[in-house]
Amino acid sequence: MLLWLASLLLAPTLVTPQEYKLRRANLRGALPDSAVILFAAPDTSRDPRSAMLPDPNFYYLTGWSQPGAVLLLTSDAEILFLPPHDEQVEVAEGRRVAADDPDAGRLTGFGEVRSTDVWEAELRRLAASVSRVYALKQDPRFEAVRRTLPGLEIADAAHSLARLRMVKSDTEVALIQHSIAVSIEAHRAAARRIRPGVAEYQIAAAFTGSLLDQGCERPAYRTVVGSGPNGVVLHYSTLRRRMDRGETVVIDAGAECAGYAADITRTYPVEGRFTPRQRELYNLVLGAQKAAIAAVKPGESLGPKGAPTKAAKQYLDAHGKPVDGKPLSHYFVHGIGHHVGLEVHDAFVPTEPLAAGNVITIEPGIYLPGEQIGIRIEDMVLVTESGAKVLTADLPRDLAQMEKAVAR
Ligand SMILES: [Mn+2]
Repeated sequence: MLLWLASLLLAPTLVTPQEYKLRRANLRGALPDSAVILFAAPDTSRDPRSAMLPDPNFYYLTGWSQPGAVLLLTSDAEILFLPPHDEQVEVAEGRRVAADDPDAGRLTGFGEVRSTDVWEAELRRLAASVSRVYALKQDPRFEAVRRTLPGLEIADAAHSLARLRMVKSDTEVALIQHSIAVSIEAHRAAARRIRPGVAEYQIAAAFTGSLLDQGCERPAYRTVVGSGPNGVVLHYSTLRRRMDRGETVVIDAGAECAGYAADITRTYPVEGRFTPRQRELYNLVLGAQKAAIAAVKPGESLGPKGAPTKAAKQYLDAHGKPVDGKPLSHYFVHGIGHHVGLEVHDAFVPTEPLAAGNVITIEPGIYLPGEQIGIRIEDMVLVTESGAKVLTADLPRDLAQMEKAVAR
């Protein structure tokens, strides 16, 4: 909770306690006659290198970001368990909320708040009256749940949670839009820094400095600044190289604000002018991206057989020349996009088609190691009832504007 206070104050809106309650009600409705047990991120305050990030599923359902908490849901019960006060931890980290605090209910939004000392006993008691118990299989504490309920098969809650998280509420879209506005400003600051001789880490510094200055927590993922040959490395984050004349530079960067991620990629000419070959490839990737965005609509899929992927590949092969005897789409080596939300690669169910309220990226790219060119263009899109709305449209992506953003 305290972790995000700074950016929460600057965020355009807040998720209300009522919305968190509604999310829990939706999960309970999706898993009738069941108990669900979930864990907040463990307390890593003794590790000075730990960023102590909240667990996204737990945060989605509770808005509670203090570590060590446990959530137990059944059709007619909601219990939040909080760790007891620990003087040593609180000397270092500040005061935390515990179950025996008189205002624990008001601060957490839960009618029933208890100590984590009793979660196993409560789980055993409630599990006896339901037909199924759910937990997250990916969570290391899944084993602790198993030990608590020996002989019982524990089901995975991952898909039920992902299905809910895929559809963003209006408040979530507003929060994502805020992360995008901050990221666009930070991308502009990064682009202004581009010139021959400047190091990749200096571009990343301009991006991070801007988002911190705007009150956001951190980059939502490791910032990619790949110049020249590094542009073909998809998640390149070494950032030690100095940019040179005649190259392109890929900037894949997004801010995390009030918990929500943005994810945007732009490719610039280092000298403010693309070479003829770079122009050709840039316009092919841009054309492929526009074709893919036009193919986004409810019912479609982001998978390799979905319409957005097919549209992008068809565009590349119809308009671009083969390279080394292979069609250009051969050099588009990753997926067309992914869901974005509390995580930059947000929870999703692979078999679940796109639906209104999904927030996704569309990010085709062409990577030619032989020519030392990587070009990627990534925008964020809201799936609507009738198609798609580009949320990142305020950051230019047409060729002339990319040149203008760098040239001076
Ligand atoms: Mn992405």
